[in-house]
Amino acid sequence: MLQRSRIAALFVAMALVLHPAMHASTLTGGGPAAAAALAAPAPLAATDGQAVQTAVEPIEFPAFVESLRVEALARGISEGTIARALSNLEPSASVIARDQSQAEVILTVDQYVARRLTRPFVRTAQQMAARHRTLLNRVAATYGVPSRVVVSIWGLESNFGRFSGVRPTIQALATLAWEGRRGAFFRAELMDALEIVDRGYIGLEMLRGSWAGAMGQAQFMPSSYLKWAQDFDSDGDRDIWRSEPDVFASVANYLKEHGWAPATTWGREVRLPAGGIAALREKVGMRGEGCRAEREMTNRLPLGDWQALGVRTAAGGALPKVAVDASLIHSGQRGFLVYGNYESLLEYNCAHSYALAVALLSDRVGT
Ligand SMILES: [Ca+2]
Repeated sequence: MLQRSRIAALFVAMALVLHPAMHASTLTGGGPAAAAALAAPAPLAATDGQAVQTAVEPIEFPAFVESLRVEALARGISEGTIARALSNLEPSASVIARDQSQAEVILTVDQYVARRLTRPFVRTAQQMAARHRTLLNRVAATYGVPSRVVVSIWGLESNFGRFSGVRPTIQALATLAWEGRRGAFFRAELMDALEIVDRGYIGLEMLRGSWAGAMGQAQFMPSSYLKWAQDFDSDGDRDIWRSEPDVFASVANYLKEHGWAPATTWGREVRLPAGGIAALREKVGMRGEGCRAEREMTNRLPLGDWQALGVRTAAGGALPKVAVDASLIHSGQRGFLVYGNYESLLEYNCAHSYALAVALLSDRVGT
């Protein structure tokens, strides 16, 4: 089949770069753009792109689109949807430019959090939580995810709905599938985008988002949308572009389905014993697997064991006596013990910069 060897090569490269369940915003220009730099190992991505390009026979875009049409038909997508979505499609020069510019500034977790959680941004998050309190309470009651967390993700992903991306998603994904270093990944997302339209979840004209295909105020990739987007206002559309009920419920549903436990929080900042982060990492050991952020976490230990190792609350008190396992992470010299819910946040975007920004913002929102 068409450029099979290219796709196989890209798939291997992708496996190194992408966590299977990773949310798109680690790849996008929207939302946590700086987190993308932390999550995607830039040197690998850059050299990988060059290596693949020299080894590949170029294929003309119209022939590529024809191959998409054939694949979509084989998948059962209707001819009408395919014709509307793929006719007169041109590659996007600006998407190619974004994909090929790898010179992103890599921020530390501390820098990222400080840059995102400015005083006005935190204030807006508090105001938004108050403004949407009734709706957020209903979402929290349905999915078990607190309002403060949903509002924080909404804020960091789309600046509270003010930015959700205007690029046509089909065109962006087709361009990246044709040109990009992660062609197989974007091709699969494109098929899912066609399926969204074909199933009538939302109109084709609404499918817009970031240059990398993350859609709407929740910044879901099409595959995430198909699995987790919600129609919370019951109007028949899963509208993560215009409907706040659908946006909030989709975010909450994503976390719920990725293990969010209603009874606990995300974790807490802690005071470390002498020797600091390095000594504890040595004693407890690091995880050997998972996405990059997960590999940067210590093994899980019961809170009681952390207490015995000399870890205390940020105020210097004893850790709570609850039966919960925690891993140690850090931002600069600040240490945090994080629970399972923090790992649900990493499923949204596997970068400590992003998950800590959500967690610390949610504490500031505090409802
Ligand atoms: Ca709806």
